Amino acid sequence: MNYNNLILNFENEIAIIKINRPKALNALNKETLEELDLAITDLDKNDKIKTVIISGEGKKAFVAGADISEMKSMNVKEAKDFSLLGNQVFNKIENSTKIFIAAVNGYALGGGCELALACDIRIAAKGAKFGQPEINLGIIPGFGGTQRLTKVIGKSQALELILTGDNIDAEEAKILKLVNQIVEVEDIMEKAKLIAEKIAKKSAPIISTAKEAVNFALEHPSAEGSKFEANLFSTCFSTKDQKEGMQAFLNNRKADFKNE
Ligand code: CO8
Repeated sequence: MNYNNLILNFENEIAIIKINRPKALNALNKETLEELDLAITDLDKNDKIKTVIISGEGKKAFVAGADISEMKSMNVKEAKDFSLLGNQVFNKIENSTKIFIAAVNGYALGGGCELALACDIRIAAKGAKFGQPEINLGIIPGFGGTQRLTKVIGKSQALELILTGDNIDAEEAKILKLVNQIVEVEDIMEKAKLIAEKIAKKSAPIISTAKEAVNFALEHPSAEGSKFEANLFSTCFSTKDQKEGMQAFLNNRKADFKNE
């Protein structure tokens, strides 16, 4: 499949998606979101892939937001459809059985910050900037930002970013737990791949089960979460990989998971 606005590469069990509109700082227009939707749907069905890295092409931006030139003349219905499309794509990332790593190589503003937030792990380059500047355009975040940012950094920090429209640098984002790690920009893909490779060595059904269990915590009270966890935990024992993992430990060797 050829994409106009994405570059998709594969390295063993890792897929690497780069948003490829560097002249517009990788702004997300409708076509890019539709391509991302297709790519993620395909990857989700691909048994060979365990982790997906998302980054931005070029030196300056991860994604500088939704495409303002495309949004400017939208009417209310078009704006809602656009918002729903973005939410659909980002929900697919969040609910995917694959583990998504955002390699934030530069500006992650508006829809770009929201894309990073939908990923499971976020690595930032030293010079990266995060923010929800929609307020300066007379709108609010529309690709899940009001929801995910609040869950990740808490209500008052989220509201400060959303209401002031201020950008923050990678160091501040790390303090707010918006990013896991900060690395030099030239090392960001290597770092993301290291994490992706480490995860890809584990069992596919077990990593997706772990993601499902952690995601559940964000939406449900602890009592329900404990029951859900016990159910998912016990399903691990129906896999060959659980047997292999425990046998390998007892035999003092590395587990050779078959993803079954
Ligand atoms: N949309 C469209 N084009 C963009 C965007 C964008 N978000 N960001 C940058 N560009 C374009 C510029 O227009 C410029 O194009 P050209 O060269 O043709 O003039 C090119 O990229 C380079 O940008 P700059 O010259 O501005 O580069 P600077 O280094 O001076 O500045 C910034 C970089 C600070 C990142 C600046 O470009 C900027 O502020 N960009 C906009 C950031 C922003 O406001 N993002 C939020 C957008 S709104 C959003 O994401 C809402 C998501 C939910 C939508 C819900 C649907 C209804």
